[in-house]
Amino acid sequence: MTDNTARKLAADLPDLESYWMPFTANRYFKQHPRMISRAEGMHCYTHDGRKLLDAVAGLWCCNAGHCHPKIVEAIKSQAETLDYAMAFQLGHPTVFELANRLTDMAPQGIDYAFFVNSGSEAVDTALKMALAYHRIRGDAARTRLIGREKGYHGVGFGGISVGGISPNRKMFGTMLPGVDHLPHTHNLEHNAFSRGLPEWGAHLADELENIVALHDASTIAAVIIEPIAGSAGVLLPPQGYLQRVKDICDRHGILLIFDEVICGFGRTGDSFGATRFGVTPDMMTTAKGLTSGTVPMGAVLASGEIYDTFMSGPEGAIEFFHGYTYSGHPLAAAAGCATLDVYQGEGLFDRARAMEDTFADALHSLKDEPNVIDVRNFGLIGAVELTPIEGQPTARAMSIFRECFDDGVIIRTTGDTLAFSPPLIISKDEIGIVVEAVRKALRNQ
Ligand code: PXG
Ligand code: PLP
Repeated sequence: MTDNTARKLAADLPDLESYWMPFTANRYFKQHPRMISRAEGMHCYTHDGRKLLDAVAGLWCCNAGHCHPKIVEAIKSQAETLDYAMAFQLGHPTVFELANRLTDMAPQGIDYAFFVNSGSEAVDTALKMALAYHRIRGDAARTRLIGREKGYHGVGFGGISVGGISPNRKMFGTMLPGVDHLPHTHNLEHNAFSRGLPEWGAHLADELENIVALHDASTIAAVIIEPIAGSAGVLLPPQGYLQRVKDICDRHGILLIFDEVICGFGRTGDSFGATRFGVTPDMMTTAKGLTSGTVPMGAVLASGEIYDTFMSGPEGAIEFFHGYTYSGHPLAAAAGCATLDVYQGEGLFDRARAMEDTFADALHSLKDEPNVIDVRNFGLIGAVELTPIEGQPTARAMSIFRECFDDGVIIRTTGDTLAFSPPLIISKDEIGIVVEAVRKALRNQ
């Protein structure tokens, strides 16, 4: 009997060996399994019955809370009615309804939705759309893609090429050619403990002018950035920065893609980062909160100008040689429609906005706790950055994660930053529970 089998029998779990887990220390996990077997509202329950407050909405995705009855019902009812319909050349009504509802929510001028199954697929799709758009317009030399340092755009080859997180890139060869990166905007010297958007740093957008000068605008297809970078530890755009990036893109005929996989669906206290910040890109990539994490789905939301350009060829010809078997899957589409109903019916985006100050006050109350070097917040996204333990990067944040977990609260870590992105239904009392668990763990260090 393997060690794992012994543990399985002891804990009434399946054998853990065969599953190769994503972004996980597999061997550590299999020695110390943390298994979630049920969830409801703000809480997850472990296989051995412990109740945990979920301060990260799964992985930034369960924005309506877990297992919302209306979303569950819609998925059940769709599964009984239509399991799957051929995604190419055939359609089904629910996905058209979802496209209409999404584009109604999106900023003016963003009028079309292309469905995919994840944020990574949304990013690769948007990059391909950008390249093909220029080519159709007769501007085929525009092939360069510009991302940003510390950016996270999923794990497809396109996404890691424009992404800026070294461990996600360095093992995987040369990636896409012709990619360049803007500098990131994270700077503790100028911006530590800012509340909301930092004042310093809008000028960093002007680096795009230098990149344009180097490569010439005529070779650049698109810039892709997250309005708020989530994965790298909640990096906020300095005031005025996003508008400045947009203005430079417009001046040079470069498409701007906002990666809204985390910022979308209420996270910023509005429909999207674009709507909250009042800056409209040419395309937006979305996923996660689109179905409140219930069924995998993503969407690229694109401007009418982009769609119309694709529609300029012969009638009856396929306009975009791209799509997935499960693009617009009926279960995902039903979950998406029900999720948007819940967001609207329960006013969850307004609720997130109304809770923003309470959330900020609670997080910033950790300012003077041991090893805290920054607190950042916007909407219902927050981060607490810690001094690393000498010679052991990430270890301090991981130990806080473990202690909070043992104390009944799920948080997220990246590097030595603790990240928070609770379901939009979180109450003031629950915010207090999260922050006090973190405070206790910090003091126990
Ligand atoms: N773009 C952005 C901005 C994201 O945050 C993706 C693309 C990729 O989405 P998929 O669905 O392919 O994972 C993401 C995903 C974390 C964490 O720990 C963040 C993400 C995913 C998993 C973990 O912060 N973001
Ligand atoms: N690999 C093979 C052999 C396939 O036949 C397909 C789809 O038909 C794929 C990959 C792509 O799968 P998906 O459309 O689910 O992304």
